[in-house]
Amino acid sequence: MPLIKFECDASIPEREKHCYIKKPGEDTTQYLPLSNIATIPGSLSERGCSYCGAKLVIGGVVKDAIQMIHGPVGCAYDTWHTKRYPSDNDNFQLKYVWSTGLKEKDVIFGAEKILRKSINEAFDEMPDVKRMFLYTTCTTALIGDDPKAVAAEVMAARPDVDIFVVECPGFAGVSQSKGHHVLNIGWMKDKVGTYEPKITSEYTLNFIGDYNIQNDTLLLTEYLEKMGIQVIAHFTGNTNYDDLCGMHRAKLNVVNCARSAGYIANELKKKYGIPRLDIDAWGFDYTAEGLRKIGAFFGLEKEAEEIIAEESAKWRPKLDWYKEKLTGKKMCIWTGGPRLWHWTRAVEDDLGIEVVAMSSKFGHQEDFEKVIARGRVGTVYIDDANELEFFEVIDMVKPDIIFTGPRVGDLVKKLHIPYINGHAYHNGPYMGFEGFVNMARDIYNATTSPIWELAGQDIRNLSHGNNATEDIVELPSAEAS
Ligand code: CFM
Repeated sequence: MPLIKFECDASIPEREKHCYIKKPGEDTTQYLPLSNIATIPGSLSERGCSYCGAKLVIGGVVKDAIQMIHGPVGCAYDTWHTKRYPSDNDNFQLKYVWSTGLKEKDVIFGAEKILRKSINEAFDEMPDVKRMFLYTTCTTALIGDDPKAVAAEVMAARPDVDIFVVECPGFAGVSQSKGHHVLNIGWMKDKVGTYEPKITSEYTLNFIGDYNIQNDTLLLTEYLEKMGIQVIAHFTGNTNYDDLCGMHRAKLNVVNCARSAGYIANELKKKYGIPRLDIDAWGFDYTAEGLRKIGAFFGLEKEAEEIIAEESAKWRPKLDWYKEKLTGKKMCIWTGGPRLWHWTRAVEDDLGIEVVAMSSKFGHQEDFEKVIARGRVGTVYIDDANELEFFEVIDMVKPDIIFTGPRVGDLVKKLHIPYINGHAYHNGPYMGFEGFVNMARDIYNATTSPIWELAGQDIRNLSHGNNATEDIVELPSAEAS
């Protein structure tokens, strides 16, 4: 079990157990990096807080609810507009942000009054909107406000509104992963079973763990509807609040992001006996495999094959064109957790790309089991990487392209290495057949763009004539600067 001792971690040697290279013949029974534990003090973590995992990742996607954040204004602003999950109702959920905007006086004297006022104000301002997610934050959890009591009071006074309270302050867990868990379990406990959906097909499912990043959901729903399947609820891409309350009526739960939403699938199985089927929704091979599994469950094998044949005929030639150009490129995936195991084999098999380093912000042991089982020998696997480790890994693996978030991405750009937003995409959707061609196109465009070479040139002595390029002075080393 070769662990990596990064030079930058000399003062935090505990990091060694989080950083691992798979060696030939080794499997996940021999070693897994430590994961899902508190960040070591001194490590510049990229993790988010638990409240963010509930609000930004899952609850905030719901398209017809007010998202009331009970806390200082920053908690609302910083979890608004940072992710692109559109909706087919003119993006209501992306347009607005709601906060109780706490001040020092509220912290001292209690903020339930201001919460009650803010909830009523929000419903008064938007009389057509009758649903609300209400979140606690660190501040309001610490001062001991009782948002459930306030929500119950408002609901009693306004019988046509419904409020779901998420009590998951930022400090509730070691990362955003805790927020996923709290929201899943809370929704199951408080809301599932409170609404009866209209059933229009004998084949019904919930699609769990997809958040409509750049319209992923619309693409997936199109495939399923063509097969004659009714999606009762999509947890939570492009979804209505009430549809999510009717999840108990589906015959199958299809799970894509098992990390953020496996919990609710398990609870639905326990309470309502709905089976859980895990699939991968990115990549040609995986999408086809997923559709075949769903088809096999409902006896819709022929319908699944028809879609696979139709979509492959349409998109395979484009994918193959990119595969020829991208084969042998080296890629890093530095995102939350699941995208590592969803993508590593997909880009390898469908595009000929080698994934040389992967870092997970908050994956648990089961995520590392999956990613190391699917990943290559010699690849670097890191839990909760810090910024300095990212730079050291780049020197080790020399990637052609890095999939990560804007924070690390901006640092990477300064090294003149192409980066693609692995969370919110560049030009998605990326799921399904069409989506994977989009992903391939973005990789191709990023890796062949002349910008990286131009960015390494010093133009201070550039004259303004037409032969300006003759005056370009090369910097000694772009990477060292
Ligand atoms: Fe699931 Fe996600 Fe992911 Fe995730 Fe995330 Fe995300 Fe992610 Mo960013 S729910 S765990 S908490 S697939 S926001 S849409 S991309 S880190 S790997």
